[in-house]
Amino acid sequence: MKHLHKLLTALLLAPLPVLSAAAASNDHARPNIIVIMADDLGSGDMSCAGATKVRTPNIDRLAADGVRFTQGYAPSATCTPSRYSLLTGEYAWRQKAKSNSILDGDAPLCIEPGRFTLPEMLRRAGYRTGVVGKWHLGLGDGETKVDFNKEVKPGPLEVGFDDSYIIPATVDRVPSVWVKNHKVVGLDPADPIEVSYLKNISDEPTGIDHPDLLTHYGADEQHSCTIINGISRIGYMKGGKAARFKDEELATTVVRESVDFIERNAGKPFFLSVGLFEPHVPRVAEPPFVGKSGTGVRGDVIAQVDWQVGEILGTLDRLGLAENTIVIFSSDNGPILFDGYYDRSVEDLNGHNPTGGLRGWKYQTFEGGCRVPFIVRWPSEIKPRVSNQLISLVDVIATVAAITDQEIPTGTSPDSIDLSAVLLGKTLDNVRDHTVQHGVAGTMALRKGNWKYLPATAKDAGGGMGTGANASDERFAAAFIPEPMLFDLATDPGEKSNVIAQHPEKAKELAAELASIVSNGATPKPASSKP
Ligand code: NG6
Ligand code: CA
Repeated sequence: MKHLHKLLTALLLAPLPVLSAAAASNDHARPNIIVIMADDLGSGDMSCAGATKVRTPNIDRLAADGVRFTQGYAPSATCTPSRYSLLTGEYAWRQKAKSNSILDGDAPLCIEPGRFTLPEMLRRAGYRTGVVGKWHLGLGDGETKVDFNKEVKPGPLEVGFDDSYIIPATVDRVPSVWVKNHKVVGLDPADPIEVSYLKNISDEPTGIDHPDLLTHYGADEQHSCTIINGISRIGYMKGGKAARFKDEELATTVVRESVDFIERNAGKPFFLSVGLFEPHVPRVAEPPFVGKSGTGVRGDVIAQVDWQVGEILGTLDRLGLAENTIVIFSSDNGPILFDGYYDRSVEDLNGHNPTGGLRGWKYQTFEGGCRVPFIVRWPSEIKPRVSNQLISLVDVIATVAAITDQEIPTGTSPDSIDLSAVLLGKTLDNVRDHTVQHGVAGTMALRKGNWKYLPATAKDAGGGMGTGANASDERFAAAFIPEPMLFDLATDPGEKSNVIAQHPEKAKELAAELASIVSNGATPKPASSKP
């Protein structure tokens, strides 16, 4: 009794660390959610997936404490459509509009403002929502060209985010600036920004006329427009000199802004979407990573990806938030080595295999273009394991809706399947039995079970590679499927032998199923999936 009394007194007199951020966020129906999306990271680019030449200790730790999906997919083999699918729960190829291809840095927003999106759903559920890093979903309404000197909108804030600190497109595309909420960061009004993808509106040197000014490496024609920070880009930019980012500070900025968002919102449920810039081109490692990987600059920036993941995980640990935070780590499309800059990524590879032996690369509907890292950690609810369940980034919205008990309005997020039961270990069944893959030149494919069907690409198919890309480009050509193909991934994971002649009925069945998924406007839902 005496002891109990003493204990009670001690508890009452104790300061109140118990009412910390961790206690406030112990509501398991409203876990914090962080999606970390690498850019062009391959499923073979992580040591937890068997890579021996690159090391990713922080990602490995995430995987060891969560579910690592070996059959995780990006809905498209390029950035804009994949990210569109993540936020909306709809395959981007359903839209004839721009979400279907790689956007320029001055392209309008490809998600209609006010539309039901992952951040919008969570905002309505009382979450504070933020986005940091790569955006690449367009800015502005498209009626007038977006003016980077004024309020830059609509953008992330109009599709569900409360806070936004982003770079408009890719780091190889102008404008090379950060945008915080509606404003370009550090812009001097006396030096206004002008951007064009059509003609050279700048009096600044380009990679073509001044290769001597390039500080890192040369580039192909598409990437040889205005030189910014010693690197030539896609597109022309004038002005905004004080606002231009430094390539060697991108990762540090992503970490700083992500940590700041988490710290500011530690006491309430939050959703943070982090778009890392690596290992997309132009690859520039920050000083601590330069030359450290032994696999060239691409390996160095993969180490930088891993460092950023580690800093975010460390912040969750420090604030006592790790237990009740869902962390999803993935990539917007498969890997690629040469992608416009002569950065020696091919020469310095040192035996590393970014796709882990899959066929093809980014842009393509072969597995190498669409299979991506896919790890989900939620220590308080998810038992660590490796799963072979098919899962796609398009499933995040339905899965998160189920976890947070939110309704998806009928007719929205038509391709998203709720995989929460798989995550929570309630079923190990095959909840999603197929996934549609999509690449440049309008290429599509259907994976069903272990069968993979790729219809032939229309001969005159074009598009999807972005302004300035050369139609005879080898990366574009490699995406074309000259004749229909069928692979049995169970025996042939590398898609080496086309067995369509041996299994014509199977090919027919999959062709019909793909056609019906396209024409029905939605993915058929398994009985166990809610929306
Ligand atoms: C392409 C660029 C490529 C990259 C890509 C976008 C070529 C010839 N050029 O147009 O360098 O910027 O767009 O990548 O391929 S993504 O990951 O954002 O989709
Ligand atoms: Ca990408």
